[in-house]
Parts: sequence; C-alpha cells; structure tokens
Amino acid sequence: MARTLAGSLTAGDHRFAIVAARFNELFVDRLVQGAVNGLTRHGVDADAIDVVRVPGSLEIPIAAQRLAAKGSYSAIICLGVVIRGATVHFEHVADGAASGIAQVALTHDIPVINGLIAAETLEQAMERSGTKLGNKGFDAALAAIEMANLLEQI
Ligand code: INI
Repeated sequence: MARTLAGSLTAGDHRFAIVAARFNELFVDRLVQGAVNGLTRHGVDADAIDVVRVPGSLEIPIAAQRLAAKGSYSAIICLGVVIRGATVHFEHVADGAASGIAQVALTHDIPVINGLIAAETLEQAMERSGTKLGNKGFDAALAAIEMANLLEQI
C-alpha cells in the first residue's frame, strides 16, 4: 500500500504572515478578514498572525520575500485584487505578482500562497471576496495551514 503524505488543517505552533495590497481595498479588506477567520477558526492564535499592508499587488513579492527571509513564519498568505475592467495593464499586474510570489516560495522553501483575485469585473471580484463564491482569503488560509503541516512531513 502506498504511503500518502498530506497536511492536516490543525494549527500546531505555526506562525503566519499575511501580505495584503491596499489597491482595491474594499475587496482586499474582506480577503484579509477571511484569511484571519480561516486561520483562527482552525486554531491559530491571533498573536501568531502578522498582517503587512503594501500599496498594490506588484509590491506583494518584495514584502513576502523579506518576511520569508526572517525564517519565523511557516507560511505567507498573499492577498490582492486585480480587476481587468479597471486597468489596461491587468495581465502585467496579475502575472507579475503571481510569478513573484511563486519565486519567493521556491527561493525560501516555504509556502507562499497566492490568494490574489484576478477578476474580469467588479462583480466577479465581489463574488470571490465574501459573497456567493466564498472568500478567497479564507481558502488561502486553509492552503497555508495544510502546506505548513505537509512540508514538516516531507
Ligand atoms: N494593483 C492591484 O493590486 N490591483 C490592480 O488592479 C492594480 N491596477 O489596476 O493597476 C494595481 N496596480 C498597482 C500596482 O500593483 C503597483 O502598486 C503600482 O504599479 C506601483 O508599483
């Protein structure tokens, strides 16, 4: 029988950082609430969560990189909202942030969760930040806990 490794959703003694853009803060604030809610409802102490705000999604990777280099976080959760209808350089912002986030994870060997919403419209952004399609911040928090626990086993 093959052995399967999977991370649990229990808090353990992990510390988490959330890096959140202020751009589109109406939606991003809901993602931050969702992420904190996702962490604390799975047993993470509020004192084990640090929230760092940056101007926009393009600044998320550099802040995540500094946080990763500290070595005190088990995972970093990145939150931002990019809306195509509101920007001509949508792809540049969304792809730049996503590839920077992935690079930090691989360079520092810790989970850096991409909780960015790349939406076509304001309505889509709203649907994913705490209304009918859930809260991507909450989902990102669960992915962070699971990956923090998984990487301890590998
Ligand atoms: N930043 C976002 O997080 N979302 C956006 O939709 C967005 N738009 O539309 O441009 C955005 N731009 C700002 C960017 O992230 C940087 O803060 C800015 O370019 C300064 O480096």
